[in-house]
Amino acid sequence: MRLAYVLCGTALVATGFSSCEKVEAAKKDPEMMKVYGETQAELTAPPMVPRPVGKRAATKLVVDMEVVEKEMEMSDGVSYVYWTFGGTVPGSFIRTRVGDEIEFHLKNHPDSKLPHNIDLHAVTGPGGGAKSSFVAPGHEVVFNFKTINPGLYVYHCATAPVGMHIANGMYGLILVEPEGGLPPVDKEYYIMQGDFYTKGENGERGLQAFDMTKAINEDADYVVFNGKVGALTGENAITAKVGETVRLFVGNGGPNLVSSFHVIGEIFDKVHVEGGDMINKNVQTTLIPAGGAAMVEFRVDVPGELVLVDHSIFRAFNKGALGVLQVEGPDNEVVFAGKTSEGTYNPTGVAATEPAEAVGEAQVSDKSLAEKLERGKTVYTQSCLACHQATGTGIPNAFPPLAGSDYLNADPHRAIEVVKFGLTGEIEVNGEVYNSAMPKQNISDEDIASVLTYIYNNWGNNKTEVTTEMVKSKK
Ligand code: HEC
Ligand SMILES: [Cu+2]
Repeated sequence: MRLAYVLCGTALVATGFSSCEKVEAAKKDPEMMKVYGETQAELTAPPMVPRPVGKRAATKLVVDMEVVEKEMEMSDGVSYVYWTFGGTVPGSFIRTRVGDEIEFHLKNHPDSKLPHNIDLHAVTGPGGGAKSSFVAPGHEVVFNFKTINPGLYVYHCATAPVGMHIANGMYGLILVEPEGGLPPVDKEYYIMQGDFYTKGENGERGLQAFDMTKAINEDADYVVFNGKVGALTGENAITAKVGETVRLFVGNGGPNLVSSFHVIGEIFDKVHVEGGDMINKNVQTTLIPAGGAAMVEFRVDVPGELVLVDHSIFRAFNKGALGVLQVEGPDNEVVFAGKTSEGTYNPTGVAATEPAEAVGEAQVSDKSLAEKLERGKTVYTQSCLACHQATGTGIPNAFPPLAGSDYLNADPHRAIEVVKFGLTGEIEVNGEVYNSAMPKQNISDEDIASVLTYIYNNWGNNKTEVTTEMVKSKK
């Protein structure tokens, strides 16, 4: 191979002519690329992705994809009949390289009620393969195409009514890697946003049917990553270690909503804008169109919880578009030192200002109960109200109640830890299960004592008084 290049180079200099250029051009033109051997494509369920193609040559790649209609969980106590590619929402991840010849087998499970097909945005040809792949229940079709443009592409069902098939979960991603593969990274994950429309409102229990009117009005009940509320939180959170590089393959199935994809506490070092070749750097939020995708890459420098959201923020905190990347490893105080001091701020100058005291070294002088209640109310309004609501009622299926909470009243030490360190995973509060994420609250130990005392002394709770000492002892 190297020899051929050298010879070509020499010939070029000697003759100044271009027969070698033609040979080289043909090698680079994906349409002309020869394929070597036959390979069975590895397909993966989200959030995992198949192994990188690396340096492998173009091949004949056989993809076996099965359409399955099945009931799965949308949220706690809420289920939905999803239509899927490969049994998951989004469908199985397909990883190819430029020049591959794909032999696509689409099988529709005999138990399916409807015919389906697939439109792959990576296909150059009518309907992205939709017509050629139309398949009735209990049938299998085979169609072939060559991948000629590298990039990250959405695929989806395009059977009428198209919107309904997509709304029921029929979408996924196909990656076409460039010659030589994408640059290696430490971790790769597959995430896809989708909006869902149910007869019942968000959180209404039981098996929920698709609501066509809401879908037409683009009035989503759920906006989620990977098909359900909590697919990427608690024990389903994706993970990385400090110092690792992470690549997220992010798609948006829609059917309707555009995603303002953002990771709280991280900056994308690189974004392959819209999944193509253009790389933007140092990006805070990237727009992912419905039926589009992006590859985002970043190095994780500090430990903690990075929260993945659609920054159309009510979707994140009220409709489910929230996931967690849990980063483990040593602190890096250069990059993030955390809170280093706090003092009073008094612009009127009436009261004397108090010197800022370093957190950690501060001496423990506790406020009176009345002072705590007053300060606690302010802290609650600033830091907790947005999620737990003004009178601690919470929001069903999203934020647990603090009013009359058995979880809270059972153990003040545990409650302190929740506020100080955050909480993810399944908990039960007053008989209802919550499986979400409460971010660590960056407030001083003194304020944690005040806000918890305020909560314990209101809304039917057990009047515990939390001291700064108790909060300090939690490390
Ligand atoms: C961004 C939203 C959000 C904010 C802000 C927030 N919480 Fe939470 N909180 C949650 C979620 C979600 C859970 C449940 C976590 C889980 O499912 O693992 C929770 C759980 C709790 C619990 C335990 C469960 C219960 O109901 O007793 C306590 C106590 C609590 N939060 C207190 C607070 C306090 C105090 C503040 C303010 C200092 C606060 N939270 C701010 C979202 C939030
Ligand atoms: Cu379909």
